Amino acid sequence: MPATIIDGNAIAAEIRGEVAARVSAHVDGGGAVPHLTAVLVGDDAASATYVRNKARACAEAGIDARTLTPPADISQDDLLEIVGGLNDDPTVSGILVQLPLPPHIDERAVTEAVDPDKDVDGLHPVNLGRLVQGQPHLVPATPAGVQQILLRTGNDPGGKRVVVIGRSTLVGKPLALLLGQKAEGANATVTLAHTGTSDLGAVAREADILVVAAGRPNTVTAEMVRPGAVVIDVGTNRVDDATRKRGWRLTGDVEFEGVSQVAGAITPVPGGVGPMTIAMLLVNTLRAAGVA
Ligand code: L34
Repeated sequence: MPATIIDGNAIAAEIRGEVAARVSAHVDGGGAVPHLTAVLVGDDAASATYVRNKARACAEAGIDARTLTPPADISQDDLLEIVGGLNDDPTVSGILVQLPLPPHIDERAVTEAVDPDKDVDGLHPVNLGRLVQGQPHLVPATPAGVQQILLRTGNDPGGKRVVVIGRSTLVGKPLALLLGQKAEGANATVTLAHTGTSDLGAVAREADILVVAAGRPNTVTAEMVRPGAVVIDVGTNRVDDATRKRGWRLTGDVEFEGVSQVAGAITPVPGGVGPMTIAMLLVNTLRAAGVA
């Protein structure tokens, strides 16, 4: 039986609606309008799309948003100065520096410069450390989005075997920590697989829930999936496609056609995890603003 296709757009819309209701109650009660400043360095087309979608989602939820767009050749010092100014600005509740940054900039230095209490990406070592300690505050948006997809589709990870493929700081590592925590909505037995894993297929087939965040198309094919497993595809790869007017299409890390014949449920790309990342950014912005 073919897999249920999980509608990430619908789940994300539901969460954005919840955020909007909380913002309006907060503002009606005399609270300040939460504010997100996004920093988009240079002119990477995919990053520009994602940041535009983030700003629009904020506006629709009643969160004040603006995007700063320094040029690709900005110096590291100048970028750190921008971040410092945002840290010091009491009207800014959340700060997001879209990744990747140009190669001459040290991403770690920039990530560490953001005030942890305004770090709506959850990537500052203090926030990652809180997650390690089992006291999460601001959790990276994509892992938080994956957790919400599971919970809101009746696939509570508690007691299940979760295999995460990919060990990035943005997704794989924090997701493994998040789902492995001793907490409601977590409590999974987590395996973190990666490019060094031998017999990845055998490891993946152990999964009740298989999360693929490898950053490479076709990392997971049908024979790597246990029949009935839940497959969450975090990949957002732009691949050439001459049949499309713009010359490319978006594809995930999972070979969708084959895997959707085996899995019990699967997220599509687009329309799966991507919109959830944006919804959870809004949740984090509320939290940073002290609304939640
Ligand atoms: N700092 N950098 C920082 N924070 C993040 O959370 C991100 N990420 C990843 C890349 N760099 C980052 C994102 O924002 C990936 N990502 C992201 C966000 C949104 C979407 C995809 C990736 C998204 O909206 N995807 C849509 C399709 C959009 C399109 O048409 O291209 C989808 O339906 O999947």
